[in-house]
Amino acid sequence: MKMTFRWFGEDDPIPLRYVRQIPGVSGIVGALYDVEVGEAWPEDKIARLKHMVNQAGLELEVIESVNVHEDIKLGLPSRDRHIENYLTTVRRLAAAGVKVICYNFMPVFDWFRTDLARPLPDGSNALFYEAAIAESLDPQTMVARVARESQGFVLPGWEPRRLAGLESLFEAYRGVDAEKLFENLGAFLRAVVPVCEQVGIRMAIHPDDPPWPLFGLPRIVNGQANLDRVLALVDSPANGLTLCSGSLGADPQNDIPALVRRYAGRIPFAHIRNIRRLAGGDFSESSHLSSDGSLDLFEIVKAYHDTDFDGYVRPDHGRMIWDEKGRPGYGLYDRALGIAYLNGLWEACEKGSPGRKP
Ligand code: DNO
Repeated sequence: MKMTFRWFGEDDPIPLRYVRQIPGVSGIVGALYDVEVGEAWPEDKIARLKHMVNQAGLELEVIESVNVHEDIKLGLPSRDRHIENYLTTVRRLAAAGVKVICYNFMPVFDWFRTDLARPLPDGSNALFYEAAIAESLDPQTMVARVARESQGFVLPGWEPRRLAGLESLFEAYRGVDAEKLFENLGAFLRAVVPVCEQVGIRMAIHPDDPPWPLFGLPRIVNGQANLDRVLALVDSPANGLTLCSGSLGADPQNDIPALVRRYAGRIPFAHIRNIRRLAGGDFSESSHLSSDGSLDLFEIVKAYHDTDFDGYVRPDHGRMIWDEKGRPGYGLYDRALGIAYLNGLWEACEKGSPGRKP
């Protein structure tokens, strides 16, 4: 298991030297945030990011995300140009030593919450999903609400550029149902995975978060049946999963340790966090600790350990604690606590199964 930490580049208030001081962290999960979705990532920008990360004594082997242009998800004729650009990015990232590319195939929106700073009983705050709000607000109002609560930070997946032209995007998705989306994902993977195989990159699709349809838009990466289908689209280790416990775990049908075991060998990247499921489909993010949420983090980590997981892992969203001001979900303190906890669980697994590992 290689422990990593998501970092948002130079405008991240968390300096890389702080990240370096979190026990056990060997690498950064990074991205270029100033390249238009669908364009090829320039070599000099990749090199600059890598240099910065390496100078801090950290590795840059995981990218989250190289986003997929909507034309590819929609299956428009213009997708070919964007796929070509994606392949150029893949090759350039491989040349820079990147091993895993995380991406998602969610129409229009990426992850989605109704509150970015819902107070918790202990005085901290966390991201929160309230079904009644999600079902009653229109997308435009939701976008404004998220922007208002984002503390001035651009949130991954909520970049203003991405959300420009929301109405026409919704219009474009009218004829696209889950089947069509699968078809379009298949076409994308059939073009990208062979190149990844050649250059030593593993693609890792992120599940839909939350794992159910929103605003009438289809979602297809949300549970065992569909994950099986996604992996079968191209049956190669280079077509893998970012197994995000918090995203999939919002649906009580998803047994995360069982999924970890089922997809062993196809999970190059693990996002490990907890959530607390509430009545009526609501959920709150929580600390990583098992007893703070609905997921059993020990069982999840044990499933990775039992299946000889040797991929990358990162803690996921943290709460905002100790008066930290930062990008919602992506502060330093609670994610660092999450890492310390995951390290402890992993060590307990190592030492609790004598003879398994040298
Ligand atoms: C949210 C993240 C997602 C994730 C993308 C991957 O905090 O988990 O934005 O990075 O869905 O492409």
